[in-house]
Amino acid sequence: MPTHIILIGGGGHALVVAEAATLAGHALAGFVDDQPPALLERLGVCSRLGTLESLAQFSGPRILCIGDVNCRRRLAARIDLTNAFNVIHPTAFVSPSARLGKGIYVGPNAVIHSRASVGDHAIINSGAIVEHECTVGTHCHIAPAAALGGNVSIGPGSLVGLGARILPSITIGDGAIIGAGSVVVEDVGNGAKVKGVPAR
Ligand code: JB2
Repeated sequence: MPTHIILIGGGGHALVVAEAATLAGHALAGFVDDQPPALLERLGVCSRLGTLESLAQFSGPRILCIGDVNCRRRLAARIDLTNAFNVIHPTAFVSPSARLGKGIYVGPNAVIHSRASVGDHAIINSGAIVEHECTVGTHCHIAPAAALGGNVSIGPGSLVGLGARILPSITIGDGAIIGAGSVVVEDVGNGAKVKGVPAR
């Protein structure tokens, strides 16, 4: 029996999570969103179950499908995610020694390598690489094609932008933003925003 998953959010990120879930052999129960008509409904991917508040009526597995890190963090504090479910695209590689929390999305061709750990409600997006022994905090978004070298640590609620590179053993603080295409060669503090090559 496939698992019937409730998607939280109905926009672009929900669309890719829905497709990955289906390819992974799960079924979609539907989505919740405060702002109809959402993209998922317009495209006929699945139907809207109700508002975010209505989620309380359902007990099934669910996943936060909103790309914005701060929004995911806010919602995770407000809604019941005890039953959060991981959606892993079938073409992703997740090492058997990696540790995953719950409610995580791992996109196509993403890699989570040996003994890496990924916190609850994080996004490891299309083609992103999380090398061996990295730690990715809760609610982080590692954007498409971003790469973390071995032993990198990313604090909770941080965004690593499209195609950014983080050199091995670098520590990025909580709530940091790393601009798209950056190359990070030194540690980044809590709440810092850096960009460029090298990132400053
Ligand atoms: O507080 C909120 C909120 N609550 C519910 N803020 C925002 N921004 N969105 C909220 N939502 C719901 O999340 C909206 O009603 C909508 O259904 C969805 C956001 O959809 P949108 O298509 O704008 O963004 P997304 O989060 O699905 O996708 C973004 O992030 C992805 C990682 C886009 O930037 C994508 O291009 C990106 N790939």
